[in-house]
Amino acid sequence: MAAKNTSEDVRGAGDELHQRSGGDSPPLTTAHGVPVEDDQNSLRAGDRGPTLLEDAHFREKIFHFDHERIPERVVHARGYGAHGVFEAYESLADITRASVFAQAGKKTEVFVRFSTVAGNLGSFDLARDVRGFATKFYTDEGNWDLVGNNIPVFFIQDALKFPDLVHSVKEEPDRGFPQAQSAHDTFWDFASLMPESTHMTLWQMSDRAIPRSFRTMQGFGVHTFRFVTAEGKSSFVKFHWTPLQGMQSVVWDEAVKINGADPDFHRRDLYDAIESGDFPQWELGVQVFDDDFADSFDFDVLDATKIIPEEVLPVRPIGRMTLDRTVTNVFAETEQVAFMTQNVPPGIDFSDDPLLQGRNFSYLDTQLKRLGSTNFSQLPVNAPRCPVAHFQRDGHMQTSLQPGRATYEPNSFSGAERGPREAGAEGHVPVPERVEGTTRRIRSESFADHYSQARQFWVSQTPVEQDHIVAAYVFELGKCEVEAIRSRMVANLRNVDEELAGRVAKGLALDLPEASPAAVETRTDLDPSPALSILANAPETFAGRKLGLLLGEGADADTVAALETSVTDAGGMVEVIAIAVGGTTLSDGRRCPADQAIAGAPSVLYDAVAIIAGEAGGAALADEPAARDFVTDAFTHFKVIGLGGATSTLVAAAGLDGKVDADDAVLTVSGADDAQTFITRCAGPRHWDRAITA
Ligand code: HDD
Repeated sequence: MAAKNTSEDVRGAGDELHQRSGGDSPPLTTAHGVPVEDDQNSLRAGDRGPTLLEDAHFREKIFHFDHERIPERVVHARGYGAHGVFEAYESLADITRASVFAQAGKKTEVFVRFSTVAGNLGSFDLARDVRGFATKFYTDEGNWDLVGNNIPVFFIQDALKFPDLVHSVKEEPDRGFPQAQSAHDTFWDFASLMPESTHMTLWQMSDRAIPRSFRTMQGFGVHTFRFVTAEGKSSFVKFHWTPLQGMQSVVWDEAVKINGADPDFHRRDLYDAIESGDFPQWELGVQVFDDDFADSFDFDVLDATKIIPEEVLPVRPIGRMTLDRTVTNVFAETEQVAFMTQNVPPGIDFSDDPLLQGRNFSYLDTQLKRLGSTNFSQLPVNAPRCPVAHFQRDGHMQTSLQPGRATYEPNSFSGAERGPREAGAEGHVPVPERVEGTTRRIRSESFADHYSQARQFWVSQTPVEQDHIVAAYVFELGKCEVEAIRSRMVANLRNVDEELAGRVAKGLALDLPEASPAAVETRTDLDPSPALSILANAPETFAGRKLGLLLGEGADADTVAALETSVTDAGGMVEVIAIAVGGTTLSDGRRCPADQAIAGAPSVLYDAVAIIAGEAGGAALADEPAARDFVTDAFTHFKVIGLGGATSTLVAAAGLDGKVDADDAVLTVSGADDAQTFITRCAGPRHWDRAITA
């Protein structure tokens, strides 16, 4: 008799998950809705005979699977998205007619996708890289896509150079590596030959490029845009997103280790925060200015390699965005979302920034390439939430039942036969601009100063941040095999700051090269901009942060409970770690389950750590290499550490004997008062003054 694999065979006995999944679930069907009899065995002639062509279910299932993948984004391939809402603080009718800012309290649905730039879809989250920060506002006058980054300047001034930039940073084509990294010859070859990139590389080598979380990074529209009123009066505008969680980054050694321990660190973090109800928020701010300001400002406002310092032109907060819903399906939403800089509603317009102009041309092509149909705007994540009516018809995957008899305009039909009414002044009116000039391939002289703002960024950093920038240049250039490339980059850095160039050269053991010729002499009279430092603006809060609580057998139950309460009261999260994921027994005999086993939970995954153990538990932790690394890494990464109970054996085994006693950020935690003091200290900065010796 023919044997048949049944669903019961596959599930096995006692599989609760599967037993639960029956009940109300709909029947399994084909894509065309026909109920399926058997999803374990294909249709064959005889017990051991060939599979039959008439097995339509098999054919459809394999056909669909074979076509599951679409081309990944050529840049920003790896991203993570979420839904939310934007709420305006006040009416901006005096500067823009954009409906999203029409009145105080006005709410607009948004979708945000954060991303890294260089890595492929399956790369890791903590690459040293720029982060994309793209927001789709579903306004009631059409979608507005603010497709920005977490860094307010860009590598190049002219969109013509974008393919070169991207080719240089992507994996090298003759070997297919390195992935998701700028630390290789071709990137630095390009950057060093393009002095206009220098300012951006300062930001990229800073801690901005290794954020702790998507939730703790700023966002910028980068370009100068325009606001336009109902009367047609226009002003220039630059957009800024400020995280209400505060800014925070990790240190490089942490980033490297996080990539191994949890390549999905940033996406998991965003998912967990939203799912737990801790909704991240950003404030949208604008720098609004007129032609007079633009004419008198030190640099060209059309040059995307320049900022307008906040101290020169303050940022005005105009609304707040809250991300409060994770996606239902990552492919359908995060992968298929199509951002396009050219999507602007009435009240928002472009400037002549050549990078922006090029982007406006590029994004439509890429969506057709990726999504395969001109009707990609009908996908739920891309579809405007306002009425859509036009005479564009048909095409692949048309899902809209477009009514009407006339598919052209002008037409003289009326009512249901007519289609949309005539276009008019209610629509998006481009700012009238008088343009004249001789057609030439040229870069304006006003774009020529490539170093002054790079220097301004450098002198605006705290000494700790400057150390990180130097270390990053040394690391990245150290990965270049060609010495001439290292040398050329240091020659450029001499135009930024002699100390910076000297320290990088020293780190590379490189003879200091001559400074490269500069088109314009570097200005040293630009005041530092404190707003450019992350550390100088760090918030004093543990809200949204995570404590790694490593427990050994016999850990004091009261201290554990007090720590959990203090963290929760501060708005933070706790993850309990033990040698085994089954957990550990506390001093009161209670079994405390663990969220993580120590082997999978290094301290790099946490903002601060505490270790609590009884006598036997402390000794067992000391024997565990992962537990020793847990402590050493937390110490080396300048983190606040809490120690409770019998942890001295572990501390000694971690090589930190003698070091922790005099350390201001290693605190003894025993009981409720200590727990509170410890969490209060965790809200402060890392212990940057900690003396780390190899
Ligand atoms: Fe771009 C994607 C941001 C310059 C061409 N870009 C893309 C995304 C972000 C940015 C955040 C990902 C959107 C998403 O999550 O789907 N790009 C920027 C910023 C730039 C910039 C801030 C400079 C200020 N980009 C730029 C130029 C060009 C492009 C100069 C081409 C001329 N960008 C693209 C693209 C992408 C893209 C190839 C790839 C996938 C996509 O568009 O949807 O068209």
